[in-house]
Amino acid sequence: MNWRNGCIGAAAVLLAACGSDEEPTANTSAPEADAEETTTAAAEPETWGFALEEIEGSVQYEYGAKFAELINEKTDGEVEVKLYTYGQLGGLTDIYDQVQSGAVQFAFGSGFLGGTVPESQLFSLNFVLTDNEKTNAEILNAPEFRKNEDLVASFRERDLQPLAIVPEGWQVWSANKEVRSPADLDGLALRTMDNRLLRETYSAYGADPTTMEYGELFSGMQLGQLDGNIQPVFAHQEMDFYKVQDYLIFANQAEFIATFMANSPWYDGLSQERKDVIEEVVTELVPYTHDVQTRLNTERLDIITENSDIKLVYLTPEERAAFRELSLPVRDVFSEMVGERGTRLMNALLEQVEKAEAGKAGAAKAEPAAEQPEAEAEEPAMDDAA
Ligand code: 6CS
Repeated sequence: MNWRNGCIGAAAVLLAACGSDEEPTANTSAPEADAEETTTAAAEPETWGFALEEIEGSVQYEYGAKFAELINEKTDGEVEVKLYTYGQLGGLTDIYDQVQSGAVQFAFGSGFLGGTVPESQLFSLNFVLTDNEKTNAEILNAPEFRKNEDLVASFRERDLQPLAIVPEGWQVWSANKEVRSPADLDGLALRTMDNRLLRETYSAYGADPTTMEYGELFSGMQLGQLDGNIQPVFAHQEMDFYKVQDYLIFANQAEFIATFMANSPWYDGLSQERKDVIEEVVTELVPYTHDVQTRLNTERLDIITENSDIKLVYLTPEERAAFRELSLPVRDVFSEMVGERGTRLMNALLEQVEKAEAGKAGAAKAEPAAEQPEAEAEEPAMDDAA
């Protein structure tokens, strides 16, 4: 899709207008059935609404499409999942409001979710995960973390049930100048998603963090209101952002991470059978989505380089280390913002990461030749600084 042709520089309000005029039906599992004759209503499948923060062709869309297919298959056609892409239900926070109220049953929530679930800003922390994307997807979705009672409680307190943690690839900086050190970011109006943790992180790096809705970014950069942006590669391409930037800078400081979540009162009312199907599907989607995101990000980087003369910058381990050092005090800001429960959660994640690193080091010692999975080995060297 050419996003700009559809919704050029649109504000959230306009985004709603250029999406579909279909509205999700509040708190119902079978909205279409309500209007039907009772004789035909019995044959109607249940419909579950699922709001995405991204457009067609994105990682979230691929996740949603596969989720819909598997749910339909595993419920013998009794359930259909209807996807609402970014813009159809308004802006990002509108999506969260709708899943909290039960107007849709499922949604993705990433950086902007920090205003609704402050603990979710954990996924915005820099230099916390390992350098291996597959390992990160596994750590985040292992029951030890995904079902961690502090994680679940922080979402449930806001009428949300976290179901899966979905990494969508490395967050890559774009700018109109080469960035290799914090000094290069000095005073740069760098767009961050709307959460305090990201603002604190990029202030610590020396930038001037600026918040703007996703759908406004292209014109924000084109008009010079923004000097830079932070997105996974696929989004730099599909939203045309790369066309108004000169450099893409790979620091592997963090992945773009979204939480797949349900409205919790609705989820609690599901039969155990339905809950089991959802659990089966989100588990199957962990390796599936890792493959999808690595493929999309690789293919889109090819498109970007074929269609522009944008320069690619890969930070060295020494260059990364300078950013990492500045990011460490932001962990204390996270603790201060979310209190004891969130701090326990951060420590639980750090512990899982440490365990995975120790396991990797042990395996490398035992069998030096088998240390790197193929996909990761192809990427430019970015030694672990986490
Ligand atoms: O930067 C943003 O606001 C958006 N970026 C992506 C890749 N997904 C959704 C998010 O809101």
